[in-house]
Amino acid sequence: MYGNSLEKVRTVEEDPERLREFEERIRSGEKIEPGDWMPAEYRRQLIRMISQHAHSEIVGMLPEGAWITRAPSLRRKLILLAKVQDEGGHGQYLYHAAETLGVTREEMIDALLSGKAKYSNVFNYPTLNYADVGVIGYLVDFAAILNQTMLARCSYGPYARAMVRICAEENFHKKQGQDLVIRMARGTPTQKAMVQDAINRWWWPTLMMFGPHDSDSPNSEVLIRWGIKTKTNDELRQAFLNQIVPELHALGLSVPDPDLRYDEESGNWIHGPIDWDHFWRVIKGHGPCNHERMQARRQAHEDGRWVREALAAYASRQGRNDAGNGGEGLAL
Ligand code: FAQ
Repeated sequence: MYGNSLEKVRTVEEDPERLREFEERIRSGEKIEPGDWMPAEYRRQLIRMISQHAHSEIVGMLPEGAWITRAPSLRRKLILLAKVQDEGGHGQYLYHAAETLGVTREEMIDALLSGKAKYSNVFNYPTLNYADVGVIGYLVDFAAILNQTMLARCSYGPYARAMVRICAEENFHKKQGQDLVIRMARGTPTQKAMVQDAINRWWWPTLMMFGPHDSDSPNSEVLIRWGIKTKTNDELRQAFLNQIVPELHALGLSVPDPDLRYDEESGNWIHGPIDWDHFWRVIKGHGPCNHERMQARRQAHEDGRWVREALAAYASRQGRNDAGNGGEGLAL
């Protein structure tokens, strides 16, 4: 298992003494900060993960954002607006955290828009009605919270600190989703059927969000060794199942898995087989909405061009003014 990632640690590591000190710092619970020495592979893994995470937050605004204009009440519209705005903010913190590792915002955005960068599988599905907003908040945000609470303890300081704030906001996101699901489950038979249908469609993509099984996760071993991940994909998926299944059952809702069972001995809910072929197709760009999501991001990037150009022109004029003032004061 994980042979490749350990091989990478050995081959990229140029200075065994520094590596030993670095690993000792991690073992003793110290945070690694941007100016500190770190192995090239640690930096590469963090850039990969944090940038994918940032892209997920930004693309993740799209499925629910589509319902802001069609929210069923002013209250729901305000809640959804705040939530989608928060996701945009999370993307910004995360791009900043990745920038501390030496990658530029432009490089990350280019990688997303050219289709080179990954983002979470779960945002490549359509939102068919308002029940989907509740189910995304309840299931997807809860899955994200479990993953991000683990990352709030990660060894890289800027990522861990970004996660603390993001998790606080995600908790609000989950609560609003749970509240909507509870109301619909206790509502009219049509509302209950809508929310059940939404669970049926989001269930498997949400389970896949935690990533492949540990035995098929090439990055996990090195991430755990260096304290970037503190729990494995399967451990988090299990924690999700154990909490969410009884909650859904208590609402009279079911999970679309004929093989789901409770294992008395371990106290775990055990899910049936996950369609990993489908997962790999989706993350390689062939899911139901990948094309639509990328089109929306490219359009947004194009629409924002004039803002970037205006900021660049302002910054260069500012630079000239500052030079003229001997570098002191602000040009107003
Ligand atoms: N989707 O070796 P592993 C949110 C890729 S934020 C797409 O196990 P790793 C908030 C993986 O990149 C959700 N690709 O990978 C919100 C790797 O490919 P690579 C995002 C995935 O990194 C809520 C390959 O498979 N959260 O939801 C996925 O050890 C509602 C092999 O996998 C984060 O990004 C996937 N689900 O573990 C917003 C958290 N899983 O790069 C709006 C940070 C795996 O080698 C509305 N990331 N892959 O070519 C992580 O914790 C980890 O990266 C995992 C994957 C756990 C996602």
